[in-house]
Amino acid sequence: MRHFIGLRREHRQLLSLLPALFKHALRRRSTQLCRDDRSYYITTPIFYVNASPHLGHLYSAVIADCLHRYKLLQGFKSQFATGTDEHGLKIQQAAEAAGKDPLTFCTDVSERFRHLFSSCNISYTDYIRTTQQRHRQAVEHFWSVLWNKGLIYKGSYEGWYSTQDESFLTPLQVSDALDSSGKEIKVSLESGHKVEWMKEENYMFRLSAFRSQLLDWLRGNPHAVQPERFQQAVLQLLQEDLPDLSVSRQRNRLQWGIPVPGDPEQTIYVWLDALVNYLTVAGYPHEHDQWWRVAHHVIGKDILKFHAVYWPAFLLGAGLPLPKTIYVHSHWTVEGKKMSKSVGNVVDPLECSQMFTTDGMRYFLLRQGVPDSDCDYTDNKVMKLLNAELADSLGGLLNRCTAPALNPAQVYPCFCPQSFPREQGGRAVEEDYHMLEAVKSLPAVVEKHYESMHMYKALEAISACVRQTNGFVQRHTPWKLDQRDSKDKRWQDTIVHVSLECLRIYGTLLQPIIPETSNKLLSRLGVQPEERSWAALNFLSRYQGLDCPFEGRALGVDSGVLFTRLGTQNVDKEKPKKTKKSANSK
Ligand code: ME8
Repeated sequence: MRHFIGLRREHRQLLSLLPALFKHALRRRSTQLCRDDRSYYITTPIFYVNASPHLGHLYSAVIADCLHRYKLLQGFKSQFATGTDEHGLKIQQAAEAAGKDPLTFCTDVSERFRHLFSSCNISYTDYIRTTQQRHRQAVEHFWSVLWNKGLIYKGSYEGWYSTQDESFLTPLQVSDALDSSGKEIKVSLESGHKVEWMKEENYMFRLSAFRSQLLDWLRGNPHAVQPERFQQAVLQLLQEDLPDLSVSRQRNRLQWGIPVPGDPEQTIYVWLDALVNYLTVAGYPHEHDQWWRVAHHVIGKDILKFHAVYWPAFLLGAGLPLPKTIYVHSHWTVEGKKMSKSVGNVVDPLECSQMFTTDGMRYFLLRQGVPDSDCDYTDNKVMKLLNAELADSLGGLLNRCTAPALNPAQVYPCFCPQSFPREQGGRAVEEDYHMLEAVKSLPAVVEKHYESMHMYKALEAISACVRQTNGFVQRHTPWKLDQRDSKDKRWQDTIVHVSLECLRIYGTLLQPIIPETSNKLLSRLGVQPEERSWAALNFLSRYQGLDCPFEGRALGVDSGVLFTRLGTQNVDKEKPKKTKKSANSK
């Protein structure tokens, strides 16, 4: 009996513990969900190493870097991959032409990309090269999965091939043209690159079997490919013929690549090899789910078909989730022309970032780059934009509000609710209230545009607010107020407080775009590193009747002009070094 009673007590204890255990299990599950939901994985294309990096490559990297930094500021765990695509006929031929063994050649050029990205503050967390062993293992495994599912079969391919694009084309995708010596050739309608007829025994992938699944994916996920016009372009592509795809080349034609598992006479097609890089970085073939479930790709419009048709078909075939978003951007032209080695107008991004500073180039690319349509590059445009928006408007505002004449105590001054009450009646005028509204809603506006890769719209909105804040200061000319008069002094402090609060918001929101300049700005305002996240934005809390942690705090050290004005000397100084003709393009 005693024994029984003991047991019952134990049961009772256990029962009383159940809600807590249950709660604990729920909490664990929800933190797990929470943690997973707040993971983010962003990639750039991996770039061919047949030539040096150019402006377009930096553009893709800057977009991805911006998204990565933005997600980190939002408290996400983010992984950001970039790297180089080193196999294939095009690289094999480039190495031969350079008289180097392919791996040495690839290492040299890959290092140039890495150097460019480090110089431009591209904060990648992984730099992948397709010649790495971890990647080879991933590709071999991926191939075996497709093979075991019966999705790859031995066949023969006869048709057009463009080595420049490493792409197979149907007769409808090629047209007649003349080469530089006047000889008749065939070219790809899309890229204009020369194509050749080839006939080979190859392994084929059953691409044709995936048309309806691809259509379902796109129809069920209207934002899978962004901007919308590119989603429409993919839907259009899927209306056309979708023949099976050759996924290998004969080894005697292409030695520089990963051999087909079990058939050393064949080399895996470079695009299949290259696309798998995104999985390799996620950890495939080992544990990869955490990152792969939250994958987003940034690509240029030239490789849309590979990413939005071939890649999802391969993934569907392998039973893996599809990328969350494929962000597509358009191209940079130079003085209205396509960048090309033969025209000699290839823009060297490293040279540009030396001329205009790293942040200057990042700002220009993201402020002027419109994903939906091609954009034109000129040195003059860069200079004008940076002088107007970074040096004069943003830099000028900071300078005015922190100048010792206006702010002799060098502090974040106090806000006076009587001078700027929530209802009119103080010294603030209607336009000032409009400005507060605009800045208050700015984070949400910027967030929406960052999320859809429309950085130029986010920057347009920030720039408009900076103009409004400059207008606010100009309207009230605080330097004319009498500091000995207590009412005037309170109003003057309020004007400066509001302006510094605006600057704090701009500095925080601009971190993903211009990290160095934002850091300089926020440091000057005395904003600590842990106070720079999205969650810490809280614009003008004193106006809401809440405490403001910055009020009365000493400003940070004055480390000089925020962004130095550029003059023609910046461009001219660098001109002799400019070797646009010698910078290679693909
Ligand atoms: O296609 N403007 O590599 P790639 C803007 N290795 N962006 C441009 C551009 C321009 N004028 N030119 C190039 C390849 N880009 C493959 C990718 S991914 C699994 C394999 C950018 O060196 C843009 O992102 O030719 C474009 O998609 C990419 O560089 C092509 O780089």
